[in-house]
Amino acid sequence: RHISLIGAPTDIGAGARGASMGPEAMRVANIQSILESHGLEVQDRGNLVGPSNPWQPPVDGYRHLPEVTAWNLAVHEAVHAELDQGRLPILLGGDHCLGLGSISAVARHCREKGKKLRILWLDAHADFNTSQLTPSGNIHGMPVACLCGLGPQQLIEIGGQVPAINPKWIRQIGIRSVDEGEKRLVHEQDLEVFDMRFIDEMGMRHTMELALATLDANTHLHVSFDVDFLDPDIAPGVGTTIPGGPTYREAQLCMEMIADTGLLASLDVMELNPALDVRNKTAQLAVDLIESLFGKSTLMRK
Ligand code: DIR
Ligand code: MN
Ligand code: MN
Ligand code: MN
Repeated sequence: RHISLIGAPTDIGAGARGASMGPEAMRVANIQSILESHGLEVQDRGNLVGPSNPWQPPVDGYRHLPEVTAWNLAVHEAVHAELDQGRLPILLGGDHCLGLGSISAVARHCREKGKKLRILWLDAHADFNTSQLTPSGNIHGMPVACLCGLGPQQLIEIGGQVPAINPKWIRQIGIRSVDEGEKRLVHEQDLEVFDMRFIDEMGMRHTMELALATLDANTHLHVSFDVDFLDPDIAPGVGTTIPGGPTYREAQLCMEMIADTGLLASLDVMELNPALDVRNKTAQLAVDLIESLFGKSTLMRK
């Protein structure tokens, strides 16, 4: 596959400053040369540009809605352009509000090409808040709801069709923090959530078998990887750490099983916050996991 790295250096939707440094931290962790060492062709498209972070309180339940919109429009166009050229975009975040721009582009591409879309949302959080439900106003807690058509007009219409996706196309994995009102909405919309209790009881292997069931050769598989999915003991460099996440081995198995499908066609790596990291170790871990996602394995594959 031909891969394009797209940097989106902003923390516009987050509750802590610093995810704006995420793209550079992943470059410092050698994301490009490590992917190239696996025989992949990788182009770094550099960073998108957008408004700076004014760090204002919420207005009508949203923090920085105009700026979040501008960034998502830029991400949408950049991701769609790479897909149009037959390339595999890796969005280097940036906070997770940008999952909206990325996945709306993927959904548009799938409509144009007649492909089925499956989204794996790896996260400690469901990111299914609305302006009514949000405890923070931070739009990084809302992208999944926006993709499903629940959100402000200017965000939900970014993909050119509302809703951009059907909630049935999503599988959420690693979830362990859902706000009170958000829980009700997750239940109402019948999101398929493999929460940490499920992973504890069933194991990562069975969880991934279920999350990856019913894929076929015509499926576009998108992974939206919020780095706070990982246990904070191994991944401290994120804005909203939640204890009790997947271990190093569980996360590796998750990535390896995705790689084995051979269907990965786009990726977001979001919420990495170098301001909170320890000697770039979370960036290095993210790159290590991305290697597995692109097929690194200990032994020759049979
Ligand atoms: C919380 C935190 N659910 C909120 N969300 C996220 O503010 O909506 N943290 N996504 O990473
Ligand atoms: Mn197109
Ligand atoms: Mn998230
Ligand atoms: Mn999260």
